[in-house]
Amino acid sequence: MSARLIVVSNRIPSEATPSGGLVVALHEALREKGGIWIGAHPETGPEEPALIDMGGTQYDKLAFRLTEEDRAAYYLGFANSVLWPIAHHRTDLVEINRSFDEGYLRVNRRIAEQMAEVISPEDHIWIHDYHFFPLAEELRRLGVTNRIGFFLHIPFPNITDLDVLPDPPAFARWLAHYDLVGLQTRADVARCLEMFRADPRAEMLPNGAIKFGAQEVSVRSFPIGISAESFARAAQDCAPPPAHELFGDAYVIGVDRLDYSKGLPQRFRAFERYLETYDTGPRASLVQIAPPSRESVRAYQEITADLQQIAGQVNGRFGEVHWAPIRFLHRPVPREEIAGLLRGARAALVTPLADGMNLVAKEYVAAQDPDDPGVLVLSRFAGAAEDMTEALLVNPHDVDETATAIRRALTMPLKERRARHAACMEVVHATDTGAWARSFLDQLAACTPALRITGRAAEWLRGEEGREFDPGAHRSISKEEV
Ligand code: GDG
Repeated sequence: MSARLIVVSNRIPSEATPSGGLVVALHEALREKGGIWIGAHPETGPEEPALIDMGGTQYDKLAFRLTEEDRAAYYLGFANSVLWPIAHHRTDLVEINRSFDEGYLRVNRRIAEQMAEVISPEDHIWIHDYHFFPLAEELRRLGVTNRIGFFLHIPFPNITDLDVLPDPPAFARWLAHYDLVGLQTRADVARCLEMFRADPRAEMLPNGAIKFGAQEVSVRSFPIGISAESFARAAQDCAPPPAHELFGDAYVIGVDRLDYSKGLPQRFRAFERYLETYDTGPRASLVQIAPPSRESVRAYQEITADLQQIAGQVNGRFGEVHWAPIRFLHRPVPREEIAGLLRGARAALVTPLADGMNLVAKEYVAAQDPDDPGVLVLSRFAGAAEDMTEALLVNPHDVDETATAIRRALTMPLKERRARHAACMEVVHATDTGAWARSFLDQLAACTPALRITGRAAEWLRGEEGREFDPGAHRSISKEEV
């Protein structure tokens, strides 16, 4: 019998057939292998003794309940006011608060305890993202010896930024308790290995894995993608009316969760510079879709106010009675509508200051008509830029460079547009979500986890239990030794 799959992610899709690349890939993998999808319950409430059944059909969906206090400390606090800014090079935005790290560890420990009640020894466990770094360590503490993989969707932090964590040495130890750590790019892997190399507790093994005390972990890149075909279909089915009826000669588009990592003020300023510098070129508008996210975190409130102010300023300066240069939609737009708007845009501005991958870059490419495609202007700091080298790559901090790229995109000859689009499309196909999930899970299955010491012996090793245990047991035993 093949191993069941246990997926853990902060959000579980509520619909029976989910949409959106990542959730679709995980949904398909779970349908194929059977198993459980574990995530946070959408509503906070009093602490529950066990995971809550959310009523899945083809596989089980189970939720852990967060109290209001947990949500403030674990989700808004440590995950989004400490780990997120650290990973996105914004240590100036980190909020240090003892209750955040206590809450983060408390919630991870509770999830581990509740998970341990529902997993079987042969299950493969796949944990997603920065909400759960310590989860494998907590599971191991409870004697869970299963293969456990972890995928980080956001950039791997710079090694010096990790020192901002309240307990910096814990970070490498958390990761070492996984069998496989998946990251978005080769550059992320390099940063992660740099961290382990600098750590006296870690030993780099000839097979590329890292030995860390009794643990052994492999670190590899698995660039995430989208479900290209279905996105292209949605874009075709929902193409918007010709641009001139809506926006002037042409429009360029941005689609981002409203987040300070996405470089939106710099993008608006670059578009202003385009209007200032190239007013003889095509008259273009910027359509920016930016649904709110994490609004209770202060840094997110500030960025929203900044953007509204810049958009107002640019529109006041360049707008006309029947035309506004920036259309800023600060609300969610249905997926099909986004697909159609992406297809109709002559260029996309995907200009984050830091981004794990950025799926919008791939969605824009997939949405284009290959015979008459638009041009992707892409930040060098998006994970997507590592492979999509035929996009117009820019430094998003440099508003002149981005303004020039907008001009170049809007005036690019058809032949060059087609060639660049075809090259980007190859990357989109190569990283299709189905292939991404399969390749991670195959690698995880191929890991030969060390035989782990569990139960009382493990407690003894940690110095938490009786003294009488045999000290000779204090080593990891690889499968080959058995
Ligand atoms: C994290 C990492 C990594 C946006 N607005 C609306 C909407 N969207 C959709 C986009 C896209 C998705 O949300 C955003 O994905 P990104 O990859 O751009 O960014 P994050 O949300 O920050 O995701 C990132 C990703 O995880 C996957 O690993 O690439 O680096 O930060 O699909 O189209 N969708 C709808 N309405 C909107 O208003 N329906």
